[in-house]
Amino acid sequence: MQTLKGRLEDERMLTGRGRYVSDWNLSNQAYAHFLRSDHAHATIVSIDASAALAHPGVLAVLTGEDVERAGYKSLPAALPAKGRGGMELINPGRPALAQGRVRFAGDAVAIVVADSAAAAQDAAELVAVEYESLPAVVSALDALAPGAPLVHEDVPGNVVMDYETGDEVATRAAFARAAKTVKLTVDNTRVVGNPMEPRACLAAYDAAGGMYHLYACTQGAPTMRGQLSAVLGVPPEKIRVIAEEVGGGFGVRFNLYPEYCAALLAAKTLDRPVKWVGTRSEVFLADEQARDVASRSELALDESGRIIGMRFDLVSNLGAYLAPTGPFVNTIAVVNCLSGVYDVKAAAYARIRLALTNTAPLAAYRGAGRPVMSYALERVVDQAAVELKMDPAELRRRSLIPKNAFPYKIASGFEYDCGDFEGVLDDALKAADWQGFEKRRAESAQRERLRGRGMATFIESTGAGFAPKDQVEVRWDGDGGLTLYGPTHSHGQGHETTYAQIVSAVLGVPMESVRLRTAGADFYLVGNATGGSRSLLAVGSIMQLAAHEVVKKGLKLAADELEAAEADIEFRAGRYRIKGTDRSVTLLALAKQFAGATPHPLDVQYENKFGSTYPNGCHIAEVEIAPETGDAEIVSYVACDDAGNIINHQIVEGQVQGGVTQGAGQVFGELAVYDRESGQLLTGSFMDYAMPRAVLVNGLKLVEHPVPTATNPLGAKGVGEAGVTGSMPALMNAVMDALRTAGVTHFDMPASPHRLWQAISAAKAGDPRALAIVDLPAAQ
Ligand code: MCN
Repeated sequence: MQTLKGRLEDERMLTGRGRYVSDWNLSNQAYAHFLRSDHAHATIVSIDASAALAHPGVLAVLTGEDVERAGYKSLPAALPAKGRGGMELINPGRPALAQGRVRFAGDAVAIVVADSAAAAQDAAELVAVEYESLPAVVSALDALAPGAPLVHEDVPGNVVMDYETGDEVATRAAFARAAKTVKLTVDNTRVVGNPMEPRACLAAYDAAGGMYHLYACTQGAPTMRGQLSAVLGVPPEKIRVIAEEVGGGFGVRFNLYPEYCAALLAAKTLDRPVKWVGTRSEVFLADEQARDVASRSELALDESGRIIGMRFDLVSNLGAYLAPTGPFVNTIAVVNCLSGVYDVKAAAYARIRLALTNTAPLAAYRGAGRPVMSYALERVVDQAAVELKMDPAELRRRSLIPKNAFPYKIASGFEYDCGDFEGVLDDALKAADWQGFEKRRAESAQRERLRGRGMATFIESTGAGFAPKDQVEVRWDGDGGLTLYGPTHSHGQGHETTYAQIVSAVLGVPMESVRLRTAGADFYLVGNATGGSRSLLAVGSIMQLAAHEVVKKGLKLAADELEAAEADIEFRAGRYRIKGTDRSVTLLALAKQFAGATPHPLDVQYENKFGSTYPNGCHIAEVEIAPETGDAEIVSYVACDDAGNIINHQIVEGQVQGGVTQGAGQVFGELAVYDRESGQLLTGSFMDYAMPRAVLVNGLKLVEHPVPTATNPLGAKGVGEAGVTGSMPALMNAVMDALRTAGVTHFDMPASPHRLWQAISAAKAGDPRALAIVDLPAAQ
């Protein structure tokens, strides 16, 4: 397989030739600005737009009433599962613009459209909204408390879903016979996704064809088109979602947002394209946020320290409305690896309550549920090692699912197809020089640093997709090159390069002649967005199959050209040859003969669906903390991952490194804070919100331990989220290991210098759990 020094997309992006959403312009376009609620929770008494409408250049001010009048439906949100006692998800609905009530600070109340962006912004300040303030609730634990303000009247107790999975009876039995039980409550904090490109869109409506065109930041046009279809009430074929470069997704560009619907309504109303370019402040206020799950984990262990059962109680904060993927990400995507890499058979059980609060809605964010599970599980496994005074690696080793036990069904019903967890552990221990730690710790102590070591042995489920199938197309261009069309948008993952590698390996054409397009006005494909680290294993696999179809089609043309029977011709390295002769023709030459023909005889449309894979890994981190200042540093990090067969090692390295750093960002600084009284977001800019820097993760060592899967033709497992799923528990376990030497027994993220210093000081003063979350309220 051909490999390049860099990626095919690098030059375009590094030389400023990438076309992001704000780079698109349509003739006669108008500009939008959103007026947002400055209340966390309030009734809208009245909206007076007359002064705004009189402002020079203003074309329209639309509110929730206009959305209702247009017949736009709520943003969709569903969960393909029932909860306890058959409970159905309660979706209180989310209109494109607030109707009658605002439910979080930042909720869009009106769209103001004008000849210029400045006029729209100025006029927005003239819209007079009278609010009647209501009490707000911002934390899920508060939202569950009796008498808490209701975010939606039709959601009793603010709980939209009370979900459970696993075998409660078998789990109870395991706990009853356990020699030792261990319990730990942890807080997986709330973060803001913060892609490089703030949200933006350009909306247009073509009245003649009844077509809606939306240029937007998206992780996949087909997904967004489907969600738009649900809101607009028109078939997906009437909608085109267009994007070239998208400046990062991380999960928070997966879903349709209300602003895009409002912009489309404005474009249709005015019969003019409408452009909106959001600000970083709007990213903080109104992008989907992530994590925010409090969990209590319990382990049951036998006399030898083997884990024989586990149970979890989780409370997730889903914000003020359900984002389309919010319920899924916080239930099924959490429990699809419920018992991790451990052999507890049926003895695992989880209960998850999904709560609404007056905060920005929550949805997928790199890892989408799996880092919640790995964090809840791997933290309590380390706690067990502490309480049993066992080496954490040895404790894990005793409980790993053995290599010969696959396929292995877990209590939540999912089935791991393959793996070598012990081999992964061994490789990681070796790379991290596990045995040499005490020496390094002593050396750190000489420099008055607290050194800690932490590990996580984790597994993820990647590849789930909501769409029933993925479609791809291979189309030959006039210049002899070919363009691949696929549903997954690449926004940092390097699909342009890896898909080209796969196809060029089959067709024997240069990689540079293979282009990729994923969202355009001129094509329409069905399929899944980029998410759940499924692009390579699903769409990459179908690209490979499509390329084989091209070879098959080419065989007929070659037979004509060479005047030979198809059975006598072989295809190798881009060339059809009559077996045993030197008479041949290249695929490229055949393709060029038909250059410009539409359809080209070698064009192929192909579809299929490949499902879940189970990448896994062992990550080991070492950190140093300066007790006088609370400054923490990651001094080494080993990521040993099983991603199955790898197509592009450089990209995989980058993906793991990015994921590890993203997890480190949450562990060491990132935190979205809402004021408990006012419900206002206190961390609304990079001045208050600590984004990680590139230097945060030092001494990164990546180790591959591939166990190819048979569930897709590439033998590949997803890798885009592995870094974050492993790094959060590994790093916090390392922080805890260091803190224990200073007497701190419990501590929750973020491990910022101030909090670390506070925790160490409090422990000295006799309070070893001062900065840890309190326990969860009992489930009814
Ligand atoms: N790859 C490979 N061999 C494998 C697995 C993957 O060569 N065995 C390559 C793939 O071909 C692809 C890349 O690694 O080029 C990631 O592939 P995959 O694991 O299939 O994940 P996706 O492409 O579906 O990416 C999604 C995943 C998710 S869900 C988030 S969120 C995320 C992420 O990837 N967001 C990102 N990585 C990101 N990276 C950047 N720069 N920006 C984001 O927004």
